[in-house]
Amino acid sequence: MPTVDAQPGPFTFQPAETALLVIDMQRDFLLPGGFGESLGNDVAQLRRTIEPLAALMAAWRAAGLPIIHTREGHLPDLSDCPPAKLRRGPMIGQEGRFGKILIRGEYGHDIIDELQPAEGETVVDKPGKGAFHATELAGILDDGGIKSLVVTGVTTEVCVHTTVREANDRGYECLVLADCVGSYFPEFQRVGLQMIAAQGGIFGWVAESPAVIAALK
Ligand code: C5J
Repeated sequence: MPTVDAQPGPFTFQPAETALLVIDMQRDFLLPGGFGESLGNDVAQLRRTIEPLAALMAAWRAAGLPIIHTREGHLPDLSDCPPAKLRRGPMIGQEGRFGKILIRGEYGHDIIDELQPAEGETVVDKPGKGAFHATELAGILDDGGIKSLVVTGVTTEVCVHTTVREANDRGYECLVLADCVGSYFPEFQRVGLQMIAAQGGIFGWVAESPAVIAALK
């Protein structure tokens, strides 16, 4: 079985039972001039993940393994957006530079050009931060016999953490790739990764993508 040098120790996975999860690599979060930047964030902190993630996705596809993409967003009438979320995110549904912010079907809601899903890959639309809440993800993983997840995407301390914490509770072994996850806040990135692997891997493992690519060969 492939083994990856990771924190807090080696991560071993059965390729046939492992999916690559790519969380919310959406234009609204990553494009200069988009929603994320309009909130005062430095999108370069997220954009540094694009190149390593593209290389990882290419290697993952070459190995014939499944990739699942997620997108955070809402129906145009916002009926799936809890009022509490909207109160703290009043820009959701408003017109932005790339269409209505975080609304399904809008240009900004979709995945960036560099990491577009390939034909046949699954895209899970989620209204929350976690990828399990109000989505079909659990069934997709069950149907595919998936037991381990290699987790990438943005943002480290929000949607990546929420998803990995729940995946861990649901019994999945999660490897988070430090160079393929990003936060607008460097200190959250650093501490967010430390939190995952702390205490003997309290809810997962952390490694770098070249180690996974090497393990796939
Ligand atoms: C946020 C996300 N940060 N994908 N979304 O609102 O992490």
